[in-house]
Amino acid sequence: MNKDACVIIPVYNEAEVIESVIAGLKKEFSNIICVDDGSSDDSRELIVKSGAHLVAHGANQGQGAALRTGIQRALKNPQFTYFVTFDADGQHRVQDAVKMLEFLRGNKADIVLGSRFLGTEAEGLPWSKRVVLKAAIIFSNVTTGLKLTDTHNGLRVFNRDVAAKLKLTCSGMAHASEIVYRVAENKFAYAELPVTITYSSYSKSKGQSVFNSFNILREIVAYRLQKDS
Ligand SMILES: Nc1nc2c(ncn2[C@@H]2O[C@H](COP(=O)(O)OP(=O)(O)OP(=O)(O)O)[C@@H](O)[C@H]2O)c(=O)[nH]1
Ligand SMILES: [Mg+2]
Repeated sequence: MNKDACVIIPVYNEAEVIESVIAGLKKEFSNIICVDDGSSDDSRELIVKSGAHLVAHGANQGQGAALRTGIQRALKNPQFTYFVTFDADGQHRVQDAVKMLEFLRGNKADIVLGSRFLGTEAEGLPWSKRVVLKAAIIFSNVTTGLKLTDTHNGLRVFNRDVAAKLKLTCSGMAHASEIVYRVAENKFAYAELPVTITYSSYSKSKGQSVFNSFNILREIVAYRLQKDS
């Protein structure tokens, strides 16, 4: 079952949903690495119980750091040709990941990025978040020359070459922009496919506040300025 792929899930205090997220993925993927990012709830125990591979950060380091750890761990296994990043909060659909993996297998790209703004409407996306996301997309497209419709989508599938060259340095949420910069820097062949992001009351209560979204925008600009100096 997609034995050549490894799903990497950054996890931070997702005890309420992590079991069902892993159970859904297990129907299609046999290799799942969860990086627990210093959760204070039962996430770690539930990951082990669900049968996914657990890597644990002793303290919270941020989603970018969790992905970095997960990618490094997955790269150690030569069996993996493809790497899938998938959020732990139940916002992604397993079938979207499968569709993206199949696209990559057709050698049509090095990396496929999920887009919530391509074709389908993002379900329940709060308008304030939409504004911040759109601002990040414009900034990213202007500074990288890429033409993307969604730069902060946690669902991505990429090959081993991309996994080895991502070398994430942003530990927080700005890692999503960093990935896009790496795509431009390395001239990776990229594609976007439409995916559904579900904004449930759980994900909205847990996800990024608009205030924090502005912090992320600041982090992105600071990263870019530091790169250009
Ligand atoms: N917020 C947060 N999430 C983390 C952290 N480390 C790992 N994660 C995981 O990263 C994923 C995305 O986090 P979210 O806060 O939902 O970010 P998002 O999906 O970009 O934002 P929303 O659209 O508001 O849900 C989830 O699977 C979290 O469990 C961390 O330090 N902070
Ligand atoms: Mg989320």
